[in-house]
Amino acid sequence: MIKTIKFKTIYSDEVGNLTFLEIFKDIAFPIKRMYYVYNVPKGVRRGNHAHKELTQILIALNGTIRINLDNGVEKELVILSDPDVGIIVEPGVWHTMEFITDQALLCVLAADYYDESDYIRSYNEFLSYMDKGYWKK
Ligand code: T46
Repeated sequence: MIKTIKFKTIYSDEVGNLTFLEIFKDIAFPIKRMYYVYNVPKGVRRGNHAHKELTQILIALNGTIRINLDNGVEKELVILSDPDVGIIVEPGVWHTMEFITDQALLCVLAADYYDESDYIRSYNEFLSYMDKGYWKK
């Protein structure tokens, strides 16, 4: 379920690192929206939802963030703490983000514009979408 992307990076001990990502080379979809979540007190858990159609890439640009993923069948956990690594969160995956360190900065690259009707914010509703085969290809 976890799909990790390692972004191209120019590393330098002398002047620091530079990470870059290019649409259709490193990312399969055009980014229509970027947002970031920050100033989150240590230990706070956000998310608790799934998306019906939206695909996103999550990157911890600073600090450590624990991501819990649940596709209704299996659960997986990933720790994000490297700015040169992202994970793809596909539609139909219930996810939470737990901010482990102070000053953690979560950056999200989204394939579409904000649309509250794309959110499933009730876990029981998520399971019923699963049962109806909503995400089966
Ligand atoms: C997600 C995880 C990783 C907007 O008005 N525009 C936006 O682009 C976004 C992302 C949110 N909002 C509003 C909706 C809520 O009233 O901002 C408020 C906080 O959103 P939410 O509670 O959904 O935030 P998180 O951190 O739980 O979830 C966010 C994204 O909303 C979500 O799509 O997958 O980050």
